[in-house]
Amino acid sequence: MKKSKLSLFLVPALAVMLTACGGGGTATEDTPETETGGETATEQVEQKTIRAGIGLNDSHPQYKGLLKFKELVEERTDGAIEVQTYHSGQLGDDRTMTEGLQLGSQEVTIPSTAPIANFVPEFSVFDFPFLFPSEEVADTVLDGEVGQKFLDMLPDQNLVGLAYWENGFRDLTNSVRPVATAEDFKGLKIRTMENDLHLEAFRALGANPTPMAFTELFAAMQQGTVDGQENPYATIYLQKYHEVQDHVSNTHHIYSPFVFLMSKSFFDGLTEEQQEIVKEAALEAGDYQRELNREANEQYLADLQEEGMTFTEITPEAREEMVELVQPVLDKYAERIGQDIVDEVNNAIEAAQ
Ligand code: TK8
Repeated sequence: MKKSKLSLFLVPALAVMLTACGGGGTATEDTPETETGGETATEQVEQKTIRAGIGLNDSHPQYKGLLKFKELVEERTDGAIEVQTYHSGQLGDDRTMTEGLQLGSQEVTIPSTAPIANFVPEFSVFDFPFLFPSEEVADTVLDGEVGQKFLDMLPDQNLVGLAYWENGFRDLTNSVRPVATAEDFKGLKIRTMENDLHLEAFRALGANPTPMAFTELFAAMQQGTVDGQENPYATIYLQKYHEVQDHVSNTHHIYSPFVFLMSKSFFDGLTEEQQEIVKEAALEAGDYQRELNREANEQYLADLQEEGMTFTEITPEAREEMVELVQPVLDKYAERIGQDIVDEVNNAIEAAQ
């Protein structure tokens, strides 16, 4: 009988849970006694552990960014904070891992903004199709006042947003037909992230969307449960989607930010100095991750074609037609999220160009 996928990844998750009970969070140990003017003082250094999990695999720039975060934090705290890193959904999917931060079973995860909208609905604005015109404008807006305004909404959910990293511009793949215009979306069973706006936007384009956790996506495409998906080239190539997909189009329909999330309970338990260290490390590792993500993007597209995928260029006219088709969905969500904050984002984008 086929071993169920569930049991395959339950083991590491259980191991982490056991660590959590045993050592995740904090433990105290005496440091060697130190002489201070004839007196000796035993300084208690609380040993803390950050269990950081992501969904992408260990070849993706997101994991390389996480390793950079680990290096910076362990170095700058002289090992007082240890960072354990888990990739490929070993601790679960984005939603489960974010809940893990709220419940204390892990301390860090770095999801796209789309699943975060299930915790803070306002985050859906970052998944408005065709919102950001470029990575540079996205950086300016996300790293500025407006981006901070959204991060300030997270503590009510026992979450702290330390930095924005980059998932990137999302592009469509499928195994039915080349997609050059909105017409070609008709009837395609497209997997979307678990976000209502994504679902409604793909319906407006004529597709037949299914929300699904990232951890189930490869098997769903392999078994034909879905015809296609949408993600940046780096994810498409490094997760080996070319093994189960035939066509890729540069729809560039959404620029997805990642948010470096930390459990608020854990963050509040850090010393002020340690809070500064983890914040700085998340920002510096984020700059490094964005750079890695952009460096090879065009190369990943060439690699996908090398692996036999057909590439279809979306013309400005075809993209314009897609923008028009999804506009009613954006109007509906602007009303739901609040027109003011949507206007603030759009004005910040305008000013950043
Ligand atoms: C990885 C996901 C992925 C996202 C998706 O955990 O779900 O398609 O783009 O990067 O967050």
